[in-house]
Amino acid sequence: MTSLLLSDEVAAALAEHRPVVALESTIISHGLPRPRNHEAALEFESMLRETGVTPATVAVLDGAPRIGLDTEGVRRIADDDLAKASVRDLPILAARGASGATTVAATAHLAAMAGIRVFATGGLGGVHRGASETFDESADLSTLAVTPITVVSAGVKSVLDIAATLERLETYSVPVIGLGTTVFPSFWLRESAYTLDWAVDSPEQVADVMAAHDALGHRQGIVVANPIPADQAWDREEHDRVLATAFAEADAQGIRGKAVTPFLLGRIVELSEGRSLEVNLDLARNNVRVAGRIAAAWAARA
Ligand code: PSU
Ligand code: MN
Repeated sequence: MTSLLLSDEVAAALAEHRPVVALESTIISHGLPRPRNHEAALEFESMLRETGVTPATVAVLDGAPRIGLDTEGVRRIADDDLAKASVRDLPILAARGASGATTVAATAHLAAMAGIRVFATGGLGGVHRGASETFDESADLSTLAVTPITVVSAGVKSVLDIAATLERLETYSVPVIGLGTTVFPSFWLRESAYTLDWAVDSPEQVADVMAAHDALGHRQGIVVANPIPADQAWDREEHDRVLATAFAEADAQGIRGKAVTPFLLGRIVELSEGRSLEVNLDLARNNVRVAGRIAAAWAARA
């Protein structure tokens, strides 16, 4: 039956207790436009390798959950029209021999199964606006409640309900730690209206929390909220104006339900003439860099 397929590079790094960082494929397949998505996937991997960290990009290809992709695998997540796969889709893809790009939830699940403890993404999924009516809440949250992995993200996009997302993470007993800040970031911006109880100053301190988490028998994930560097953040005025316009258009055009987020994200890139996309890439690179340092600090403890 289906088992995980680790690349040689990832298998060797895990066996030798060297640092490994998981990377998701939905951000490549569905979160970034072609051909920038392919460049980004390769860049995230080479950034890690250059600092002695092994990248483990996760996807399901022809039914096999893969932890670490070869050149052709990276090309496929960027160029092929892959299904977006969350945790519940994994057994179906596996049984049918089908392929899918893994969300934060599915990537976390598979990477943790492989023994990987650190994962870099762009923005975490969360509770959608209007969720009290629609129940639309990402399985990223419920998966982190039961999956021991540290996810580095630039917070969540302000198109989501940030307050409800943070409440849900509290309910699930998932620690949320700000890196160098107690203000929860909102993806393109360093700040949101919400504060965190805890901040740490360094990747080593994140590794300390991970060790204490394990010692306490906790099996949840940990969210590291890593704000984009100030000189790379999106201009707040343009951010506010573009989001307001995109929301108004969605409303006027009667866009509802699961169509809302893709509509908003597409319009945000268009209305900002691509500026939001550059910020998106910068924050993702920043998360990859920080995740690499956390993985190195974690490996140094073993
Ligand atoms: N947030 C982003 N970009 C993304 C995603 C989230 O800023 O590409 C993707 C991630 O893969 C995340 C998923 O896990 O969307 C959440 O989707 P859903 O709400 O359908 O669970
Ligand atoms: Mn949803």
